[in-house]
Amino acid sequence: MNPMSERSNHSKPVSDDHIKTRCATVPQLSIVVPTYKERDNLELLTRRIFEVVGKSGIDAELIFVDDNSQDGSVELVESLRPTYPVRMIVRTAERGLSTAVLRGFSEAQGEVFLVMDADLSHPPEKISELYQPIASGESDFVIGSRYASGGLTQDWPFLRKLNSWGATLLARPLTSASDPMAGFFCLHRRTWENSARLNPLGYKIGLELLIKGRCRKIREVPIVFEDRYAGKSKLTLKQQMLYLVHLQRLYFFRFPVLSRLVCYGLPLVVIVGLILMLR
Ligand SMILES: Nc1nc2c(ncn2[C@@H]2O[C@H](COP(=O)(O)OP(=O)(O)OP(=O)(O)O)[C@@H](O)[C@H]2O)c(=O)[nH]1
Ligand SMILES: [Mg+2]
Repeated sequence: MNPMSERSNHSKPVSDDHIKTRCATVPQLSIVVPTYKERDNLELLTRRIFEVVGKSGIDAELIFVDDNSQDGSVELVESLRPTYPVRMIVRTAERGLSTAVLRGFSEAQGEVFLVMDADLSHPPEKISELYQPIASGESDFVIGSRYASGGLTQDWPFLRKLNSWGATLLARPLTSASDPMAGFFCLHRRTWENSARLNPLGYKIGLELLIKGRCRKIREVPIVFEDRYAGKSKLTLKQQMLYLVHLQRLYFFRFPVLSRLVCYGLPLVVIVGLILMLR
């Protein structure tokens, strides 16, 4: 498939007038957090986020996109609304981290989008460092990276490290970023608007945006990735399998000819070779 035929169909071109009107009345930064059964993390996360953006002079809104957790998250966010510019969108018909993030983008008001997890593994204190290069136009995509020099994962068992290392290695031909699997990233609204048609599976919406947004100027900000503060992980084996299918789609997008040759041509050559040998 011709990549150009996959141009965006998820948003209309935005006129300058529209941008001017929005800038006069809306936040600079929209922070989108997908949530599923994260109630015990939400208050601390919100407080830390607004402490940081307040100190940095960034006008931000916080959008939680929850998949009907029914654990008191909605009530908790309601109680925070008088103090902070925060809201929770509850989806009942759909489930999944990546589509939740895209739903958040479609409801966001800001010119810059930042995505992070709810469980405080991603340090809110780094938000300004992720935001500034996008706001200034210096970068297309900024990643809060565990693997850039100075970055760290804390308290990970050997198997989880191995798993993450293997998954990162598989994505290596797609991008030069050291941590393309990160869930802590920042991009301009127009990168999303101008990206090819997004069709994510599983967890790795950041990688999808990086590739289909054709981001060139990538910056990585080292972070210390801490173990989740409260609640349980939702990262299952199924998510890891979905990642492999997602990766295949991205290879077909990024290297359409080569991927088809490897996927269809190679088995054909082997079959023809076998037939010739057996004759
Ligand atoms: N809306 C929505 N959010 C989800 C879903 N699955 C996970 N999330 C959220 O996505 C973020 C990342 O999920 P985690 O379970 O923390 O995954 P992880 O960080 O890879 O795993 P841990 O380090 O063990 O926590 C969290 O904020 C989750 O609540 C989902 O199906 N829908
Ligand atoms: Mg987590």
